[in-house]
Amino acid sequence: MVSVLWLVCATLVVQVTLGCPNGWETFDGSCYFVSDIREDWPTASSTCGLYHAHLAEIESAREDTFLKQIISKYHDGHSNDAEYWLGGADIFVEGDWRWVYSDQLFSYTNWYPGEPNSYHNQQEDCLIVAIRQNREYRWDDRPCKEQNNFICEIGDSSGAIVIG
Ligand SMILES: [Ca+2]
Ligand SMILES: [Ca+2]
Repeated sequence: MVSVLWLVCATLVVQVTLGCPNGWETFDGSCYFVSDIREDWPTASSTCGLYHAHLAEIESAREDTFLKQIISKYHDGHSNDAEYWLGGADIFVEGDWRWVYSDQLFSYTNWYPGEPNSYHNQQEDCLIVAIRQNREYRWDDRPCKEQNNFICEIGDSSGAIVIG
C-alpha cells in the first residue's frame, strides 16, 4: 500500500514537473484549455472543475495578450465572432466585477468601449472575451445563460500549478 501511494505521489510530481496536461496550453505557470463546445456560464464553470481547473482569470496585460493569441489560433479560419467565457462575474452585486475562483476584484481590465453595459437590463452578469469581425479583441458582459465556448485555467497568479 505504501509503495502504491508513493507511486501516486511520484506520478503527480512528474506531471507538475513536465507541465500541462495533453491538449492544454502553457503560459507563465498556468495551463489553459480552449473548449470547442458551448455551454452556459455555470455549466462551463462546472466543466472546468471536472478537470481540477477553473474558468480562466486574467490578472495582467501579459496574460490577456496570451489569451488573445490562443483564441486567434483556435478560431483561425472561422468567419463568425469568437466568444469565450472567462471566470469573471458580477452576479451578486451589480458592477462588482470579480474573478469568482480567486474571489478577487478585477485589477486589470480590457472592456470594449461602452462595456460592461448590462445591455437592455438583460442581467449581463458574466464575462466573455471576444474577437469580433474587425479583429478587435476585448471583454464584454453577457447573460450567463447564453451558450458560449469557454477557457479553463489550472494555476493562479502566484505561478504555482496545483494538482488536485
Ligand atoms: Ca490567470
Ligand atoms: Ca455587454
